[in-house]
Amino acid sequence: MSQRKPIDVYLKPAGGWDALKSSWHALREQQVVMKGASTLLRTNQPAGFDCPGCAWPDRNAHSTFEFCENGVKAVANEATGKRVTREFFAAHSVTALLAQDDHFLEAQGRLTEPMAFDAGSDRYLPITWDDAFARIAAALNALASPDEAIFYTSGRASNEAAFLYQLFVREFGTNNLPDCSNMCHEPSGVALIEQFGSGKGSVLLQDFERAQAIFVFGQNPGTNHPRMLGELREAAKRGCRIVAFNPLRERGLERFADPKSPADMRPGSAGVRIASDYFQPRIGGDLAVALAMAKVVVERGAVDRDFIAAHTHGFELFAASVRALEWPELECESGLTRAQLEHAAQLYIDSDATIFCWGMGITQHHRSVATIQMLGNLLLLRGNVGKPGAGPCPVRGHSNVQGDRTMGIYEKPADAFLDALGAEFGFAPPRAHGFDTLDAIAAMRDGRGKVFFALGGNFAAATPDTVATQAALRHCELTVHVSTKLNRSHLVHGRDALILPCLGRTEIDVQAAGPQAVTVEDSMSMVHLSAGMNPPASEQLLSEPAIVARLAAATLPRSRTPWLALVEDYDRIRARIARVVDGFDDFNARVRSAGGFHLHHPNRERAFPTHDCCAHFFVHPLIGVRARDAGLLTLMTVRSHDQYNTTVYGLDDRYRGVHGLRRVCFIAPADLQRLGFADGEHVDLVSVWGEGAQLQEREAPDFRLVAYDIPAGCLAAYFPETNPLVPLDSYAERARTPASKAIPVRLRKRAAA
Ligand SMILES: Nc1nc2c(c(=O)[nH]1)N[C@H]1C(S)=C(S)[C@@H](COP(=O)(O)OP(=O)(O)OC[C@H]3O[C@@H](n4cnc5c(=O)[nH]c(N)nc54)[C@H](O)[C@@H]3O)O[C@H]1N2
Ligand SMILES: Nc1nc2c(c(=O)[nH]1)N[C@H]1C(S)=C(S)[C@@H](COP(=O)(O)OP(=O)(O)OC[C@H]3O[C@@H](n4cnc5c(=O)[nH]c(N)nc54)[C@H](O)[C@@H]3O)O[C@H]1N2
Ligand SMILES: [Mo]
Repeated sequence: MSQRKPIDVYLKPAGGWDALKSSWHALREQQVVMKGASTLLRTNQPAGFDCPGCAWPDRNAHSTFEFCENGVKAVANEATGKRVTREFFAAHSVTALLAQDDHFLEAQGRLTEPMAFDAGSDRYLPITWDDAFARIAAALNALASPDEAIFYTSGRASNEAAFLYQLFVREFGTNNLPDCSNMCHEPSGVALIEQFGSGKGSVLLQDFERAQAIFVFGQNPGTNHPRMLGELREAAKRGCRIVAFNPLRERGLERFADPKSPADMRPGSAGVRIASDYFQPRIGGDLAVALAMAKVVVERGAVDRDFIAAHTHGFELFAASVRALEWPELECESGLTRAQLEHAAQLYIDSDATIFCWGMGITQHHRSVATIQMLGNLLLLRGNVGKPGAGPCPVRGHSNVQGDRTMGIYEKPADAFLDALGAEFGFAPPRAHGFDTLDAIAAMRDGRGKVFFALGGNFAAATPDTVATQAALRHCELTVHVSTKLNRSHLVHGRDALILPCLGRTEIDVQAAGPQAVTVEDSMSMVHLSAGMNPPASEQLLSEPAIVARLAAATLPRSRTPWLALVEDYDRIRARIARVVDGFDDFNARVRSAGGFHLHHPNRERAFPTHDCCAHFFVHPLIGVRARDAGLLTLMTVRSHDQYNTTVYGLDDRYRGVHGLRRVCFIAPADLQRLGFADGEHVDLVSVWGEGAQLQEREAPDFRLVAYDIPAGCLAAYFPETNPLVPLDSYAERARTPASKAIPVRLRKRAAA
């Protein structure tokens, strides 16, 4: 390992022996080798737990163990043998820990008991659970208004925890429920609801078996949804066209060797080719790509007239708008040639059943809602919704991020949901919309948000504009984190601060009625059970539902909700969910059937519950990319192969050829030359935002430039290191997702050391 060059070129397919080696290494490093093997065999199994990695669905309830390197890393890091104890906190002041990087914090192991910040000693000291809840309750009840409290959620919380949590927050009196979805697939929800009447993707795994073409826009499944490669591999082998749009040639989209396939694992095997066609648009070029493809489909008359007439609205206007587009502008904005765009469109026309998948490369842009609706328009043009093998497939991130929304974790809840919640629990839920993630940061900065409570996640590191956000968190009276692992958010805290350690997915959760299971909803709306099988990392850990219930009981003495009784047996929580949330009738029985159940999706029957019961074409103009106009470069912030969001497992990014470092910035050789920099040189990244007197510059120091196959004008680097560069007011129109794939930057020479 150590003699390896920091930067090389990875020539092998994704997966393969290196994936097995890397998994083994993760297990060994986390000291879970003995326990790990049996733990892993229960991942995504009927009697096992849902993988705490991504939201990609499980093949089926009876399948054998599905190997996934990054799933192994997620499990190993949760099931780790390492522990953060009170002795650890006694030995390290908060100021000392702040100087450590995210990799160090994650590597310390599992949190073991509740801790409270002590300003005098600059340390976290042990506190009892009862005292912790009493302290939070006192702070909450002392606020001038419930709207001064903010309740964040990360997408790993189970349905049961999320349902109780939003109930508590609303009984307390606010809709301030920002979540990680605000930074992730919010634009997909906004776009799809308006266009199709449902904010979720409509395809199922079985559609991957029937599709004739699968288009993957702005997503890196080899790292972030490795089990998806299994589906793509099967599809490719049966001749389905797989068409990738990505500024980078991501190895997982090119070739994959499935560790379960003896043929793929033979020495010298090049694995299976995944993408039949690979396009490298410029960053932010996808709106132009979709417009160009739509233009060709319309002009070649390749539209599904019957579908359009029966189910849609707005076609004529849309068709006229794309006919009027000029090729030079489409080429310039997309970064692809007319011939490439026409070829992509013809691939789409040649398929009678097409799935569109997309990830953060589409959502984290200023015009992401427009781009997603343009992809939706393209699907509508050829009737690719509500038929086998076709439809939109936004690939979600956190393993239960979709379920958390279904359970009501949303700052803008629908009235019908609040009506049902209020009727079931006998209270009047607040109606005013609450803070999303960006509002929450502004409120804390301005002193309108005084208590910050997080059910999971790492708000201080995951959010944009790190300097501003961290100052905002420090401005709070109290910050509280329910967490499994130590992270930056524990160190960038309010005047008072608490860490509440909880059980993870892999652990046995025993309540009064015996061992409990929770439920989750994957990216394809399948709801199923998850039950841990490892002994808890410490006897002091509480489950997330228990933490929420005890906090609610302490904070709301007059609540009519039987908080403590509900968590004695999670069936009681599910019985309540069944009465409040649409589609969960008979929840307890249905979720116990093998593989769980699918939440009905109206689009699958070509029903579109919009205001006029039609799917809608939307016209969106093409507006130039700002960074290019100002002579700047556009930076996209992406995940390495060895991280889970802000959780840094290791310092390699194998498929991109990076070893032992994270402060790298991929750049086109032409830009290196044009700007007078050398491959390997270290620079500061400076983001440039606003104009004239409003011009703001933010910086992230010391990145090593790596010459790379990336379109000119485009840069890539990892987050969270680059989050200081993202301005708070640079976000997706209407969805307010930080535009973390579209940061206008310049490179600054570093003074010679
Ligand atoms: N192992 C692991 N698994 C994960 C995560 C993790 O961090 N680690 N995170 C989870 C979460 S919360 C999420 S949301 C998902 C994220 O999964 P992805 O959406 O795959 O996440 P990113 O790493 O942000 O990758 C975005 C991809 O889009 C490309 N891209 C960037 N900008 C553009 C653009 O303008 N156009 C196009 N066409 N492509 C572009 C990038 O090159 C990159 O390949 O993964 C989930 N799964
Ligand atoms: N620049 C830039 N910024 C981004 C992105 C990007 O692509 N670029 N991506 C955005 C996206 S898509 C997302 S989803 C957000 C992610 O934002 P978050 O969800 O807030 O962040 P994570 O890093 O996933 O949270 C990791 C922490 O969760 C805790 N944790 C892990 N498992 C559990 C559990 O079971 N229970 C509890 N209570 N805690 C647990 C651990 O303490 C761990 O440190 O980041 C966003 N930020
Ligand atoms: Mo995400």
